[in-house]
Amino acid sequence: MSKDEILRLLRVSTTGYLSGAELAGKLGVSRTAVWKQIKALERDGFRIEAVPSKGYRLTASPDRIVPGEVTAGLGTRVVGRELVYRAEVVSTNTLAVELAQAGAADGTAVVAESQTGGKGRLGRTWVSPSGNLALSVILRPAIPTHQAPLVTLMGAVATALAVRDAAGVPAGIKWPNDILVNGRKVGGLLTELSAEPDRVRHLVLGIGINVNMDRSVLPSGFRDRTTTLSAETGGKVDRTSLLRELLRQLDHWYRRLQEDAAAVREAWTGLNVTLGKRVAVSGAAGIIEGTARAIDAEGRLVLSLDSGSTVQVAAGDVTIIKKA
Ligand code: BT5
Repeated sequence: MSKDEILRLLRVSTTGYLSGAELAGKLGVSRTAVWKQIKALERDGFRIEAVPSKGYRLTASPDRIVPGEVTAGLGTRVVGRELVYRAEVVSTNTLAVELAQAGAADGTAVVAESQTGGKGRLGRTWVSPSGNLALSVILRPAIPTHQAPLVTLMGAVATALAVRDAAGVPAGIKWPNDILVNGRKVGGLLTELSAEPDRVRHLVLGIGINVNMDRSVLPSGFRDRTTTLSAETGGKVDRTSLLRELLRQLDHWYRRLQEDAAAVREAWTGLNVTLGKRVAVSGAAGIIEGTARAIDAEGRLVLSLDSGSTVQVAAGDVTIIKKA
């Protein structure tokens, strides 16, 4: 019996109350064992009221992700079947890469309350205090290496849909890896690939979402371009529900990617805020300005230039200049 199971039972109880005898019966343990776990939960910061003749009732929870609540009845086929939870890590991506190299299963998810060295692309930093979501998923897709960038598109689709569903805000995708709400960045994706010339060995798909963080912890340099789900909704967003929805969306879109990659591109196109806009893309080749037209079969951004020619860009940072 784990504390997580007691929590789950208390949360789903229709009256709010469950007696020690009921809990003991459902879990197949003694009432004393239940009482000990209730005390342990209180030490973890949960507030549990005990009313004679009614039983126990959960009255307050710390803002913390409870792994057992995330996985109970999740129903995914691959993503999140294994969940590794840490209060604090340097980077969930770094831990996931280590686990992948040690043979962790397809779909293993790594989640942490906070990261001390969260990573963005190109050696950049991802600010990741507690109250947000930091998730990395180990994937072993049956796709050729040249299609690996589609995994980031797939992850962005799943993230935008999960954010829409769990927080009710109009999340969109800016190519290649930003999740925006009302023009500000609420999340980012970082995919790390281990591949042979013709085959993906494994990928780690990292997703960071600003949920309940106080924006004032961000450096002023990018604070104004950033938002959080709580700032957008005006209230706290339940991270457990968001994480469950995200794992479900990832499970669905990961399967779609391997069955029919075009379906992922189609969904991406429906959620993106880049296409049809005049953009500047800064990357290895300097800054290219043009109109974003499409995403090709390998996830590259297709730009039409003022000269009339067309270029495909595989990586870079996009600034949206205006509607074309
Ligand atoms: C990203 O990089 O947007 C990828 C972020 C991926 C984070 C996840 S969290 C779980 C997993 N574990 C990790 O260690 N990483 C992944 P990029 O496009 O390079 O954007 C980085 C830039 O975004 C920074 O240089 C800042 O300007 C800005 N930034 C940093 N922290 C931010 C935050 N919390 N919210 C919005 N913008 C942020």
